[in-house]
Amino acid sequence: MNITRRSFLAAGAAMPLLGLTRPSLADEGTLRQVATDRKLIYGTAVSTGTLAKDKPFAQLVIDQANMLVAEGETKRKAIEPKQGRLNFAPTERLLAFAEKNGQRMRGHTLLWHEANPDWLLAKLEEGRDDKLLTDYIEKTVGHFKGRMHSWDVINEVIHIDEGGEEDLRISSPWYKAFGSGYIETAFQVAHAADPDALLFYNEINLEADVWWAEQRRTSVLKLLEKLLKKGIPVHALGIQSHLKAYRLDYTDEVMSRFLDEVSDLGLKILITEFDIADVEGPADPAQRDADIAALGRRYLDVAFSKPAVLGCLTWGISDRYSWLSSYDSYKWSDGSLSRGLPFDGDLRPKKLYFEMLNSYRSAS
Ligand code: 9MR
Repeated sequence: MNITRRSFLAAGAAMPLLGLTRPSLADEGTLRQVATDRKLIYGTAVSTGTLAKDKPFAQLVIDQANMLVAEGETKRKAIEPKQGRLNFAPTERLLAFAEKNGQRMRGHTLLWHEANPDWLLAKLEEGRDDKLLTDYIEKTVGHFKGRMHSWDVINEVIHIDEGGEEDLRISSPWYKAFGSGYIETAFQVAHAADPDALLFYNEINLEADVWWAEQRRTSVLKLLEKLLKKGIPVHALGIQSHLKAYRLDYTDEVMSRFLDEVSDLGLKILITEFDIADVEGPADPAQRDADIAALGRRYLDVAFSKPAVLGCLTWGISDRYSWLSSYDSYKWSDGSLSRGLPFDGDLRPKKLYFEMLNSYRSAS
């Protein structure tokens, strides 16, 4: 779907029924065009299931995104449900879709404390077996060598409440089996398997202006510094950016400083899982859309003012398929859809979409 004046007007015509105001028509274009023109990434998380069964949605993804990432199909639970029997088929299907449509793809995620198959958790509990870590990374990154733009090598490794060394998530099955060394090994093995892939440390809850997020940012910086000093091939930080419009404060200064600190280390930055939870907001969806759009604009304006920032991926593109609507802490109890993504449940662009376009247009 191209957001032409006519299709947008058609979409907008239905909006007053829902009490929604129509965003300005001044900013037309697609995120894909606007981002690509500026050599920036705009991408989205998707799953092959929804792309296959929902053609209008698939067309939206083709029109809007220049990069894709699997929301679940490249996690270990999906790739290695049975030990040693690696199933790359779902990721291959997505990669075929992306390649056909001229889109790049990123791999998410090689290591995480979640989304692991039960057999692996049992083996990790038995103790240290380096092959459980290295074989998978070698084979998976090796299989997709040259075809992935980047890999999230590690994901969500900081947890300040657990009292561990360097604020590491010591409850992680990886930490329990290997200690903190698993992080270094993972990057080294991934780099050897595909020297051209950009290797990411991807982290959650780094964005808010609250004390605990500040402590997390500090711990992330220390970890990155340590890895770089040791010559570990970490190339970029993924800042997930699951924002919460009515629960947490965001200040431009805090985010700006953090982005500078990361880029001063010589690293690239990507907003990897952008969306904005609207729970606890006003009942009027138009008001929530306006608040979300304003916050999204501010947030991305700061990000895109930094040369180290490569772009942004949203965690889904339409409210039709958003984890926010099913996750206990973020869903509405009356079953209405969360409105945290650029397109609504009917695939109509919301104010956030137009403000994202504006942010991309303002990129330095
Ligand atoms: O959105 C994803 C959801 O569909 C999966 O069930 C879940 C577990 O695999 O992961 C969700 O994605 C998470 C991502 O992988 C890492 N950052 C937080 C995302 C939202 O929970």
